[in-house]
Amino acid sequence: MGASSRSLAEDHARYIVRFKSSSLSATAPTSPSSVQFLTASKVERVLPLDNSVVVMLSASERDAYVARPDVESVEVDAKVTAFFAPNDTSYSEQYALSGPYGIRAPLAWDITRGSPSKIVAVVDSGVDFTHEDLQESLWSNPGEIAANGLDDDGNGYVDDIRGYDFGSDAGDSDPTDENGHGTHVAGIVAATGNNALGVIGVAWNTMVVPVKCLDDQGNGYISYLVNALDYVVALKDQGHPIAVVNMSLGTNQQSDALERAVGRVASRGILLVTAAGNNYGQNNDAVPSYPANSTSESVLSVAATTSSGSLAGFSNYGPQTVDLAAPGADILSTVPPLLRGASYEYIDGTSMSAPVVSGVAALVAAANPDATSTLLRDIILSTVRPLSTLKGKVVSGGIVDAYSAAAVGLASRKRYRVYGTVKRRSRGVGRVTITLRLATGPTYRKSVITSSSGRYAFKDVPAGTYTLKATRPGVSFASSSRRITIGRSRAVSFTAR
Ligand SMILES: [Ca+2]
Ligand SMILES: [Ca+2]
Ligand SMILES: [Ca+2]
Repeated sequence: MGASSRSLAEDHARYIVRFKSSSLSATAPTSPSSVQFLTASKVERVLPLDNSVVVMLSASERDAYVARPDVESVEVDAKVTAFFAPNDTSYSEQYALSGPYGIRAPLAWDITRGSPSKIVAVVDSGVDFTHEDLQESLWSNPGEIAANGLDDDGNGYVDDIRGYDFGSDAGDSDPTDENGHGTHVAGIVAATGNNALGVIGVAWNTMVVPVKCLDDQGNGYISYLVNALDYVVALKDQGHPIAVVNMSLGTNQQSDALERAVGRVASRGILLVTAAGNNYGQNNDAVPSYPANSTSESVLSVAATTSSGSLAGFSNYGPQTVDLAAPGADILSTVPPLLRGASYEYIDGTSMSAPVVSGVAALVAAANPDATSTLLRDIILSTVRPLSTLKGKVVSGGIVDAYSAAAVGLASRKRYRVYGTVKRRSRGVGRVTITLRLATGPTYRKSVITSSSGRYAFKDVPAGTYTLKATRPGVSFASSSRRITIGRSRAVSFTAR
């Protein structure tokens, strides 16, 4: 806008105002007008679990809120956008599942195809409920009666029979996709398999709950996302078995409100899978993207690879902050035919690579129903398939491997400790890297570095036959590599020469 368009009044912007007292918790999440003490400013929405409201404020009004004794903090409610990348010429198959640089999904499906008692929450633009290839995969709320204006199951949301829509300031119980992004993401996770139609999702027996926070343009606000994540918390607290939240979206704006919402989801034992972003080669270590760069241990950040196994040109990376990669270029999945003119479309983006990982997480959760989010994360990262193209680009240096993750997930129903000491015949051996690798079958590799006293430990090691190796440049060991079978916890020690 030019200078001539500057309005008489000050420009207003969206802010998240957090209060010190718990005075907001008594208000219904769906009735912002019930917050009486903010009459000077229109309350756009309420974030009840965060004790926060969203209000439109001028700079001077913002300062007045900051100065209020009952206000904890005021932060910008920045825009959150879907991580689309422009579509490109498409290939005629789902290389992501079975191609040379795919995730070995058919082998994984011999172990598990996911489970209807494991739910993936797709926090996105909603879903097309009429799509022919998603019919078997959409969660419905057994405790809720449709369209009677009542919150029958008492979870705080009226008529939420199939998710909820936070993608506008009003909010309602209809998370129908008006953009197409969420439907594409949902199909990557769980499009129905073996039905002679369209495509197959990575975990095609799992269930998807759409939680809408992006509008018809694929845009929302941090506050929409916070509401969406808190809806996931409400479902989980009511006993719905949500294992994974997929977030193929983000913003460059750091937000404490978003970080706290991520923390609430994580505290429920749910894994959060996020897209690293599509800023064409941006290093997230230097320029963070949120929620991908969340400090929570329960958040995985995913870059995108192509059908030839290279890092996609549009994909962000981050040797410290992006955990792994997954196929994300030219991904064929479901879209709403009334919006897009076809039922299936090829789309590019880290938005497409994140749900590949979410699908794999759902497979692992089905293979080991007792797995915590910590174990899911550990298994996914320990079983990546290393690619030279990803070395120094993502923390794990590889792409997600559905087969290895599902196989190790199954084995992880029984887990053991492998621990020991590196003994020193000479002084000053220093820290030694101990690497544990499955000797046969699935890819599995973990490393730890010994403590200053020479000790190491791996916990949660699934049953199997492993190679255990000690390495340190310039140091030789009496026996640096051991083949061990783990069916109980055991100590293995090394001796440096
Ligand atoms: Ca309800
Ligand atoms: Ca109802
Ligand atoms: Ca299908």
